[in-house]
Amino acid sequence: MPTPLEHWVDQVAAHTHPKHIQWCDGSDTENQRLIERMLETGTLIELNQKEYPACYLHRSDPTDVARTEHLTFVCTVRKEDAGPNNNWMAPADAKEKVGALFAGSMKGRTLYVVPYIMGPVTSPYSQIGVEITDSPYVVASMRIMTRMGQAALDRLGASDNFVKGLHSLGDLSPDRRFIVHLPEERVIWSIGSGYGGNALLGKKCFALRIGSFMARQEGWLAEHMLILGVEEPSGRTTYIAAAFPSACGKTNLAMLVPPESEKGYKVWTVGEDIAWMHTGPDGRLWAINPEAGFFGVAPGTNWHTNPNVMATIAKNSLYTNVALTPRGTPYWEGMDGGPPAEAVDWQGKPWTPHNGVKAAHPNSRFTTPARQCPSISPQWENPKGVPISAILFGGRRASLIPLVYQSLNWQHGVFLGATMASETTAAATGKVGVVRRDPMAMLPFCGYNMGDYFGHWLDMGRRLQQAPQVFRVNWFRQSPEGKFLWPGFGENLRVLRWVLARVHGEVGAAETPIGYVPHSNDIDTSGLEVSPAVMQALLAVDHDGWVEAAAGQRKFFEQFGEHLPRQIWQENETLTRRLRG
Ligand code: GTP
Ligand code: SPV
Ligand code: MN
Repeated sequence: MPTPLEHWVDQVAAHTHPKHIQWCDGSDTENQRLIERMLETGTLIELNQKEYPACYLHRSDPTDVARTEHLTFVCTVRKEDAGPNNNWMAPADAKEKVGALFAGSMKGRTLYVVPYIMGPVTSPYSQIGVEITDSPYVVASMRIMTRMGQAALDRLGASDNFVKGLHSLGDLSPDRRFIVHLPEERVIWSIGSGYGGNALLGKKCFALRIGSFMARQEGWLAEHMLILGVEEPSGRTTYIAAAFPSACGKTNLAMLVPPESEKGYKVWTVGEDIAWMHTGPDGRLWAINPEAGFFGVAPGTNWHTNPNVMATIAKNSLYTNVALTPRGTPYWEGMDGGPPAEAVDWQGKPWTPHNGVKAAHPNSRFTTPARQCPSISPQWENPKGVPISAILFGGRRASLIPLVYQSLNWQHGVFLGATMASETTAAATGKVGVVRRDPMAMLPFCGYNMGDYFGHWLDMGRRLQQAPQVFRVNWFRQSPEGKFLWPGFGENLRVLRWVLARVHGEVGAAETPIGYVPHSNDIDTSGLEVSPAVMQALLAVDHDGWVEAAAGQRKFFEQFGEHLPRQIWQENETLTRRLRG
């Protein structure tokens, strides 16, 4: 009798017609062979192995450089279960339309069977997925991003309890590109893209879209959040989870290096993109990082902004769509030392600083093993996870949103997450810099109706005996001249210190219509070029701006109709009343 996995592989092979089938065990030998083959075909370019051992460059198709949200679908049986936040097709239509594109799509190629675990190998909170793909780059990436290979097969055995992800590069045409999810069947089909969240199906497709759907059924949370621990000079460590939209600072915050002025503090990285959180036996919220690697934004990354990640990506890493220097080293905008005199840009064309175009794509990325990170937490593979004391919601907002403020309680905290909006970035195709609503940084990733999702968050609060404190943060507030008012990066620790002090009941706050805002001298600015006037601007609550925001929020909430919990609607009414009062 074939196992459910073998049966599925047979079915897929009969439909996609690969030349070979390769079951991946995740071993070094297997990886070495795969890389050699990719170097031969030009899928990978070897970087300077002295400076960057076991590091390679990959250039994706120029029309395939970011997630494509308009081609991403959540296919529930009932349309309203996908909600206004998702594109929808009926499951049968999706299978017919997208299934047709898979017919013969692997002709002449190798079909790789990639079994993987999301989460620490022995954690009861971990889940198994299998990705079938015809892209060796995806295989090599999945080996970094997940616990891939034999460990997953061993844990799976003959069970059918795994998420089925089918991926093919197809012809890479955006016209024949689809990323479809059938959460009720725990199935993902992705065709026509080899890039990031479109193709590494364990990440956004499974760990967030299918994951959030499972989490609601089973009573946990799958979130677009980093997880970090702050160790204070006293030795006390407090864990924080933080949701920021794509390219809004999760990786950077997760690996924060305390500046000279904050000696004695230490930030430990547990995760930098996704958190799975369960109610523990003690009634607290416990988080695991389902991933094993980082798929991080390259531009802007340097030894000043994120030294931990710079150290991490020095070996065993893949670089995608960065530029290449004559020395065979990677280059991107914002790297230390400035631009080289000449380079080859992300599309393989000759480049000089005078070209007037960017050498690296704005969404160029590195794929690197988490265990190499100097700040990786000793708890990062703890099967129980880490207990979360605070949740931060942060967007990229030039105005209105203060540097930091705290919710009045869990329900109000859910409201703060639900009303988040952020300027769009290069992480997804489309216009950059447009403010859009992005509740909990999950707009592109929530695998069901977002109104029900808010309800699930409220339910979680009822289940928790000791719910985390909830905060909004914004590192990106600007002056009228368009300069960031807050230095950000390592200095964000000063804000985290206020968060910790609030969590542990060690500092007061001003109660305002939007929540608890710090007294301006409660955030330590010693040694910073942040004047008291700037600090006041950073913490200002602009009444007229908030009245307008509340009206916009009301409009946003209206689209969820019956699915919107009454409490969320009431929070907005209460906010409006407080602002008038
Ligand atoms: P995804 O991987 O897309 O989910 O992104 P992310 O949320 O992990 O964002 P990341 O940390 O990679 O940062 C994205 C961009 O924001 C980079 O160019 C950073 O340099 C910049 N950035 C991060 N933190 C700060 C900050 O505190 N202040 C400012 N001004 N920029 C920041
Ligand atoms: C994001 O866009 O939030 C990412 C990159 O982390 S991707 O994996 O492409 O989704
Ligand atoms: Mn992300």
